[in-house]
Amino acid sequence: MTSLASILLLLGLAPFGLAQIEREPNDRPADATLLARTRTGQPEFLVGRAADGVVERGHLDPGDVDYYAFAARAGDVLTVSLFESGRGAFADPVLAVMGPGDVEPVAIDDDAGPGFLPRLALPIDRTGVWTLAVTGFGDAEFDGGEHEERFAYDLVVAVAPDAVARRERNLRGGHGSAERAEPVAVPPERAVVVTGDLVPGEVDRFRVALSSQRLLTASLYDDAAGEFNDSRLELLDSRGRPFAQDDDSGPGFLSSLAAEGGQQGAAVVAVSGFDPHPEDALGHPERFRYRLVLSLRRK
Ligand SMILES: [Ca+2]
Ligand SMILES: [Ca+2]
Ligand SMILES: [Ca+2]
Ligand SMILES: [Ca+2]
Repeated sequence: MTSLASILLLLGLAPFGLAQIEREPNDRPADATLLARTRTGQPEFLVGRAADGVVERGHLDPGDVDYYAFAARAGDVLTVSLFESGRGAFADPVLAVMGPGDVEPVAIDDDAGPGFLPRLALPIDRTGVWTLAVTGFGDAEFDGGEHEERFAYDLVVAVAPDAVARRERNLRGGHGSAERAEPVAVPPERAVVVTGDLVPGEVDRFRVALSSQRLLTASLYDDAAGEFNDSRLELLDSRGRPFAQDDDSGPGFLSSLAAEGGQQGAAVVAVSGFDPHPEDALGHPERFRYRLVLSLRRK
């Protein structure tokens, strides 16, 4: 084992590059799969120096519910994005979040993301062990019930302080230029959070290492928790050619997407706003602070 791997194990995370996979049985909060663990097997904090969260791979079967646990500090912000990693397009999961000691969820989401997929962002108001549940539509009790859903998913869970360490630096003169994009290191099987301020006409660009063997997800949240800001997300290859884009996957008019890399080894994630009058050359009118959650995993 490399020294880096041992340090990561001490931090309670599997070494970078090792897939994080749910452990059944996890159908009760007491049996939750730990997203990060201490050396003694207790739930650990997700926030680390190199990453703010994980990509956990899970599988839902009819009647199955999956619980996950992690530690979080009051004042942090939790974001959870669920992506369907198979080929079916109509999977309908539901997500719930329970605070330390809670019996009832403090937040539930069904369809805020793309299609019928859930998305949520939540301020952490108590330090302790938090729990997530992933179940199928129709299981109102979060005990599996009789839902009929069957699909593989990627659960992207990130916890980052209100003032995130990684902020965009408003690089000037970057319009249309992939070289001016701000580099963001996303370790494999991990998620990182970047915050930025979008102002009218602006495009913020971030460069991420992305090979054809990797799957990138990008989920944009509004840091003021408003849902009426209207973002756009675009992925460009290293020659500046767009290969994926999203406008309103949600929540609200916010954006998210998942895409595989190509042969060029890098992708640029461009954050901008919806432009209702493209003919006036003024650019988009959006002005808000966003939280961009980027994750990478092996295919
Ligand atoms: Ca499962
Ligand atoms: Ca389960
Ligand atoms: Ca749903
Ligand atoms: Ca939009």
